[in-house]
Amino acid sequence: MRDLQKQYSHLADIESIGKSRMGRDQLLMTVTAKSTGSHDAKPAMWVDGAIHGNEVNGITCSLYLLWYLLTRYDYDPYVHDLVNTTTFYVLPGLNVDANDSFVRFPNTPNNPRRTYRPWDRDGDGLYDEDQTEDVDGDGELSVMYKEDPEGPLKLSPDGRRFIPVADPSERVLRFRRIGPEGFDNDGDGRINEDDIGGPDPNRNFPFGWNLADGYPYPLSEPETRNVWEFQRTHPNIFATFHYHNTGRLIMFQAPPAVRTGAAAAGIGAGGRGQQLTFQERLARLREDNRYAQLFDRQVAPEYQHDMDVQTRIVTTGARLLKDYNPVIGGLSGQAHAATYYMLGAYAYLIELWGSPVFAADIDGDGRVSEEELLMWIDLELHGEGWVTPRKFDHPDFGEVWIGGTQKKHTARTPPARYIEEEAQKNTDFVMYSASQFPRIEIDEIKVSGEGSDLYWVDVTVKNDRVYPTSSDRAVQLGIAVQDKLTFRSSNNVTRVTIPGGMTQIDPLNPGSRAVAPDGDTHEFRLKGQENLTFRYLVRASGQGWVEFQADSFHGGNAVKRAEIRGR
Ligand SMILES: [Ca+2]
Ligand SMILES: [Ca+2]
Ligand SMILES: [Ca+2]
Ligand SMILES: [Ca+2]
Ligand SMILES: [Zn+2]
Repeated sequence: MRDLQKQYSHLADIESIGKSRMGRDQLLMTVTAKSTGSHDAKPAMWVDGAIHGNEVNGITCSLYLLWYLLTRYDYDPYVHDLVNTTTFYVLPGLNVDANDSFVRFPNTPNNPRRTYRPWDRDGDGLYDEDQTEDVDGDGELSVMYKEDPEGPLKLSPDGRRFIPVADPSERVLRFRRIGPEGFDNDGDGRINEDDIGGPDPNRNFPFGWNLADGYPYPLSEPETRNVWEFQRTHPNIFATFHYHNTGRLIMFQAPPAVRTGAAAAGIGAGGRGQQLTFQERLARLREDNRYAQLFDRQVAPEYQHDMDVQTRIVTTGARLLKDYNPVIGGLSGQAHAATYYMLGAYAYLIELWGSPVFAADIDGDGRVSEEELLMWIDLELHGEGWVTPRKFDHPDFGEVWIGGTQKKHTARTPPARYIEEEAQKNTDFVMYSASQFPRIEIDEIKVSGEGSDLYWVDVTVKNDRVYPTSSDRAVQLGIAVQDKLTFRSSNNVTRVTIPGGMTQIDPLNPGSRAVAPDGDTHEFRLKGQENLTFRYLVRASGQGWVEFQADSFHGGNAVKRAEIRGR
């Protein structure tokens, strides 16, 4: 990050948004072309990675996005335009204490996940007193087994896995599972019963917060509070991406449901009185586009546009990410619940990577068995990625066997050879979303004589992007900034006051309808891919002009002038 910032200081800044519990900086990089305006004057994309400490491929994807934007700005017109018009706020590692531990120390693929708030998980009055350890010092945190004549497990024929004893009469060396590698640090007879970590940081945000998961109170963790304070004070943030693993999901934040399930399924649909089920409608859409998406959620009319917009964005996301499935995200203290429901920003949680089903499921039953997984590790990872069981003398348990698991970096995070492909397609999706941020334009100014010195002036304002200039949610929260159209004219052209509201020049032609503003400035809201035409009546004595200026908080500005050849 620091090297990139130094090399591209005209496009990038680094700041610390605050300190973690253990005193590490949460480093945020801001990317936008400084020559085209300051970062807070442009619509912004927020991206964070690894709020769950172990989910470090979110860091990789965030860094890849930064690298891609900065190194291609000079020669890639798509990136050039994005970086000129958009701000990217990227926090590669959110849970920096746990991120650091995951990378530098032996861990399972699942730990450490939470923030480092001291926590007495077993209620013995001591905090984090019995953590996991790499008992045999091989750099991996695997699983311990003990030989036991009554045990339910045996070694697989290849000696790499512990598998159930199917035939009780089988005469074979038997084992029982002890648990993840570790010592009984406090001598209470249990191992690893109070590992590091407090609340789940992705249940610690204020929207839908609950005590059990988000303990002890909303934004109690410095890591989540610093993020929220930054987002709250940057109202230019228009959309947010949050990288997690695992399972190849595009979890997007959808508006509140009016109803779901069977009741919503038959609505709209077939034509000619035909009612299609939800599955039939989806199947019909997928005849034309196999990435088509449809969600079984009916929303209130004032939220329909958000639902439509999100469906369109994640449909393209599914196409870009190929084997990812879009699903509606949860509402219990997650970061993306808060950004949509409290800030009105469109929000996406990406569950990166997952089981290598496409490559490894050779019998085609849709899942990867342990045998198939090992074959994949042997063939595609050349054997790297598995801890083969071996004996070790444990100070608390005597002779144990340790192993029979995937290595840390080949399970929830992609093995090295797949990292770039994963980061590349996720960067494509973030950039696609940013490319669809609203942009207000003045399309056409049409002047038509009404007889004598009067002229109708029709001005069409448009937004050809998928996103509206403000979300339905922002409108409902009362925080949406209205778009504004301002009328100006030369001295010899004056606006004639007519009643505001809908006008229709030709009573027989509904296409001649347009909204007449009742003042020099008019406020409105442009939805995604929408044109709006506004009509003014002017009086012109001789040659003159009218000029319109469109201003949108998220959609930028536009000015256009038209000549009037008055008599
Ligand atoms: Ca304890
Ligand atoms: Ca080990
Ligand atoms: Ca213990
Ligand atoms: Ca299979
Ligand atoms: Zn996660």
